[in-house]
Amino acid sequence: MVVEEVELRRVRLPLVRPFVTAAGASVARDALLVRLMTDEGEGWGECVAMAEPGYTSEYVEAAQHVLHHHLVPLLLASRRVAADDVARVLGPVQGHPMAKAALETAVLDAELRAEGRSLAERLGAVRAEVDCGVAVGMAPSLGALLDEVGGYLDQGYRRIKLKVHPGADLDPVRAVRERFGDVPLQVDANGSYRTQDWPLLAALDPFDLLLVEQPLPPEDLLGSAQVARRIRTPVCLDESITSAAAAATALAVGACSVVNVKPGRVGGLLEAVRVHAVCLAAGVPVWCGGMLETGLGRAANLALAALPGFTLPGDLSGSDRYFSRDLTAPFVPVAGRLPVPSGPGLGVVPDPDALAELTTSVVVLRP
Ligand code: OSB
Ligand code: MG
Repeated sequence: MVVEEVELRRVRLPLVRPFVTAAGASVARDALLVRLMTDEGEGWGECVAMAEPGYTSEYVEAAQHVLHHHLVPLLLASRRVAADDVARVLGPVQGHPMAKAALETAVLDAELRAEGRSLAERLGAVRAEVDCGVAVGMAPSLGALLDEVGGYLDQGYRRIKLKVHPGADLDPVRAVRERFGDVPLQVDANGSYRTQDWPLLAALDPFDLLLVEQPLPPEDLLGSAQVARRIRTPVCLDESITSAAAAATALAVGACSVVNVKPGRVGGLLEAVRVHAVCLAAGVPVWCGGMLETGLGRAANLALAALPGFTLPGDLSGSDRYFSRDLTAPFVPVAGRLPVPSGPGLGVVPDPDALAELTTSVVVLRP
């Protein structure tokens, strides 16, 4: 198809409660949307970069800049483009996987909508609905944490994830276990431990966690392997897994036994499918991570999470866990599951009234 116009649109969605991690607190989702107009129709993608460079080095202002001045010009210069070509066309730009992923998603959406085919089918989905997990930010007190977790369990969420860091780990895990028994529970450290901190993680062994996510900094695969050998809880990697090649390396050195897959972190949905393939071949379970996406990004994540190797519940929650008003029709879990969108492309579009209300800026680029 021929890309005729690219719109970069910023939207700001207040969060229903602040999302607090070791890297900082978010009170709103400042998201960047990509809308393509092509000779065969439109396509949408969401860039999942956060406002601050606290998760990885990407952040939304930098993503907007690299899209505007580097990535979109490469795409527009290529004239005819298919989704399978986007990663190669954008190859001259190093890094910026979240910005690249948004552009590839928009091309995929446009292409699939023109074909009348769903993203789930294109990626190889084998399920029509997926289990919902929920990621709980750090709370101001243990009481507040237990109230929040209890609310999610009442709503039917099938797995709880707690954010932890050194010194704020054992107490919240023990409190949740004592109050709620053997609910499926895991923790995410966002790289806040060091190899020598392994006894703090070993102290969580008695609590039968499903996994500990990204205990060490992203580049420390050998440290992660050492920790994995010393603790009983399975180690899962998030920030470290930047590509299918990185996943293969992490598995080869024993750095993890579970993998979190996020399309934005690996440069797009098509690379995410290749990460899934590496893990499936190695018998390593994967699950779909989240980046507090709007309904657009959530639709793409649901399609991915329907692939066969996604055997653990993802950070895929209902719209109301994040926003009082989503950009798309709200995603509403039923009995702790969300349906995989089955319409053409992403299967959802932003609601024009929500866009009008939530947009903070628009830039339109043409060849
Ligand atoms: O580390 O998984 C993470 C949100 C933003 C950035 C990084 C992470 C997260 C989450 C939230 O944990 C998951 C969600 O979208 O519900
Ligand atoms: Mg994580």
